[in-house]
Amino acid sequence: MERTLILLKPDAVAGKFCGKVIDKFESAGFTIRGCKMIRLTPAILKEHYAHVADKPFYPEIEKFMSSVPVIALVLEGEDIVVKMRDMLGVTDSRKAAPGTLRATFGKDVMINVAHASDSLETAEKEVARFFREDELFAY
Ligand code: FUP
Repeated sequence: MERTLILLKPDAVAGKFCGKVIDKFESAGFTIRGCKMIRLTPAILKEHYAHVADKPFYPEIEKFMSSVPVIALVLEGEDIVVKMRDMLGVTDSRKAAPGTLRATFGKDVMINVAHASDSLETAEKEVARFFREDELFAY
């Protein structure tokens, strides 16, 4: 079993479609192991988006991602890292395949519904970035 870190972004929270997105996750058979609402700070965003922190569009990301609290989830499932990226679709919602969450609910390359870890190694780091061990549940 694998775990992945999801952030339901400000567009999902403000747009009130988090429930629809979580329904897709549960319908896919994934298990919620952790869940919380957080307002992201510039410091955690810089760490989380270190791979794009020097890009010209970074200030926009920081502004957007801290504009409204996000809902962080740790989900578990077989091959979930790859399956989740497939469910979401490519980063640019306008180019995401029909039926993916970003094609359905996203707007563009930044306003794109959710973040999902891009590899197993990243997932481990990202889960630890947002959740303490006692905030994750086996049941
Ligand atoms: P993803 O793994 O799909 O979240 O995408 P990336 O790691 O490539 O991008 C990190 C963040 O930068 C995403 F929130 C989208 C944003 N981004 C832009 O706003 N503009 C770009 O041109 C590329 C990425």
